[in-house]
Amino acid sequence: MHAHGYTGHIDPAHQGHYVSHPEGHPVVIDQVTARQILDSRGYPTVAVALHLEDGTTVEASAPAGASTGVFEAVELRDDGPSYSGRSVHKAVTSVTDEISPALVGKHWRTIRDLDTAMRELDGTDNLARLGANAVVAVSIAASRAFAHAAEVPLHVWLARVTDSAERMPVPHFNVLNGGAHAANPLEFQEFMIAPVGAVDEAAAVEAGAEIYHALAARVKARFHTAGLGDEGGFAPDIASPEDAMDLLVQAIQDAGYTPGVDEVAIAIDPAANGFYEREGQYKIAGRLIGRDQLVDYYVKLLDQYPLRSIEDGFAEDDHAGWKLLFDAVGDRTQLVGDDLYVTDMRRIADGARNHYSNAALIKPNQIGTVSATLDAIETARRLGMASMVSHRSGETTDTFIADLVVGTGVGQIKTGAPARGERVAKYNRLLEIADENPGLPYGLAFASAEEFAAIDN
Ligand code: 2PG
Ligand code: MG
Repeated sequence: MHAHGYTGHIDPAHQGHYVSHPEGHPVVIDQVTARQILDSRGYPTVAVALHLEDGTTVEASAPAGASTGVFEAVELRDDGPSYSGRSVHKAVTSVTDEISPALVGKHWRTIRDLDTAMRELDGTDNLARLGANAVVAVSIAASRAFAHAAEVPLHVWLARVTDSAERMPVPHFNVLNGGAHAANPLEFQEFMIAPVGAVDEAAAVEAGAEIYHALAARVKARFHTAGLGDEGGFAPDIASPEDAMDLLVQAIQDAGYTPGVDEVAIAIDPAANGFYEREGQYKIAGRLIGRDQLVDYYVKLLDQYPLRSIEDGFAEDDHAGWKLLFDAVGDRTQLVGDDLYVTDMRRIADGARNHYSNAALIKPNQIGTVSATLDAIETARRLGMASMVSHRSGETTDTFIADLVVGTGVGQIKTGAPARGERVAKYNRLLEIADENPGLPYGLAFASAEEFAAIDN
């Protein structure tokens, strides 16, 4: 269990103490190659291969968001006629013509050194020149190279470099989609089910899949179609979050499980940037409401449903809204900053200091490197905040985030519905790790609601 000592202060020059000690043999790279491939939405993304001196090749590919935060590291796209401007040949060239020559032939001892070399080569503060899509793919592949050099699985290497106790996470299955991820009129983007009370990872995945199927039956019966959103959740023609939550509670019961914050819980990502109108005003179901009304609305949902987590309940720059929500319910529910923090340790520290939230979403491509991602997790942990590892709405079959969540022991992940190849690739990797390591504990890193509430924020 982690210390919850919250100081509210972080040295702005702090570089994190993670990933500073060398692991195993150095990594020597002969060549880095890159290609344009398709992501799960049919848009181009970057795939890379690191060809190592010992003859091994390690690969990785970059995901892509749809509801991106303005402070995210910048994806490089060609802006030309190909794929409506979304081709990534420039990012591919960044890898082959710039990153590869900068990395080959050296003895890399830590992922931080390698990431820092790419960041310095880029020269901007948001990776806009080389492209975060190029850099994150190389950084993830490099992590695989370091694990290979240390002769351990990727999750074990991540645990070692972060001094973490490994833990199997509670999966958060996004089974009803709205917002920027679906064509329906539902403003809230994600409605997830989280088998918090499952005995282990396999039982959690089974619960998620069974509830997904029960939901499918209800959705088909009522709407005569089971349209899908970008993350594999259903996207029926509903507008009200209560309607969505009722469907989830019914599906949980239909499948024979118990709805409850410590049983099968609900988590939502309203992704409030998507329905933020102007200064303190949000538009839900055609109606403009202010900050206080939105807080009241979330409180009502918390009172009525087994809701354990609200992500991006307010817009990324509406700090006044975040504070109101934190004051109202921060002692009884998880409030997760996604677009608010963009996996940036400095923003997370700022959020802890100003009491914006008690948890941070962790997406490697938002910040662009693995070492900066680990810094974000470390910062959240040190300041008594929870973390949740996350996929993007545009994904590939890369499973890095599954190893990341286990190795850092943060205890929770969201990676879409328990369906569609790019989503189940992650859940299947979690099942594989669980099978290979039967001794790893399953569950949230914060043991109980009381413990979470005791966080001194
Ligand atoms: C989010 C994500 C992932 P996107 O808002 O949390 O679910 O969506 O990748 O589109 O930013
Ligand atoms: Mg989000």
